[in-house]
Amino acid sequence: MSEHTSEPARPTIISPDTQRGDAKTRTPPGQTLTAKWPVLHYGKVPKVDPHAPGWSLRVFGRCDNEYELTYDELRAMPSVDVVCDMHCVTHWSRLDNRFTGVPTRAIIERAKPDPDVKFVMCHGENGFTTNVSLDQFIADDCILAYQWDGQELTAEHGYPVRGIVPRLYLWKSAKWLRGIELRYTDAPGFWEQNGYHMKGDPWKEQRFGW
Ligand SMILES: Nc1nc2c(c(=O)[nH]1)N[C@H]1C(S)=C(S)[C@@H](COP(=O)(O)O)O[C@H]1N2
Ligand SMILES: [Mo]
Repeated sequence: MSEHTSEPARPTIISPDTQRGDAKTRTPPGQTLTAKWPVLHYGKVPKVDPHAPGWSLRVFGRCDNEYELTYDELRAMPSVDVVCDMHCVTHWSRLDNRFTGVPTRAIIERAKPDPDVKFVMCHGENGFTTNVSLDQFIADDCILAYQWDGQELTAEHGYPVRGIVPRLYLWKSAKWLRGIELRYTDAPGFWEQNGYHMKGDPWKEQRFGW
């Protein structure tokens, strides 16, 4: 008997936007499909060792239970597969991606957020930030992902862990994630301060402006 038979089955969640129909119906306005997965970010790819002292994933802000996870603790949490499409504001979309990771809802609930928390700010390495409404961030298809297509994320794509917020433009999916801040009020993150939209719904083409 395989040693894997006793592992609990990992649920697969198919993002609602991925269930809209054929490739054409699933492609938001102004987007072009790509088969390759482009790499996009500001600055250099950080070299992150999640087992080095000092690395943690921190959940903090307006809540009763701020906490930090080591990488092993994160990897030990119940995980799901999410199948979703990626839409970059620079007009490429890539359909049918399978990411593996921990549901953001579980990450947020553990912090016991104040009732007035309405937004999160995701913090990446080197000061990168992006803002997402709490509702969007705890949707069923939102995860902190560490694998894509069954392989560990590469450094370029956000190793050791990144946000995946499938229903928004991909800049809302912070690579090299280090913290999630719970907030009462919205505030622009890095790209938002540089003109990108506060919400970023690709179906409404919320590319620029507030
Ligand atoms: N830490 C960090 N995360 C980031 C960015 C960044 O500059 N820094 N750029 C965003 C943008 S604009 C895009 S389109 C996606 C690209 O993800 P990919 O390189 O895996 O395709 O990452 C997002 N996450
Ligand atoms: Mo982007």
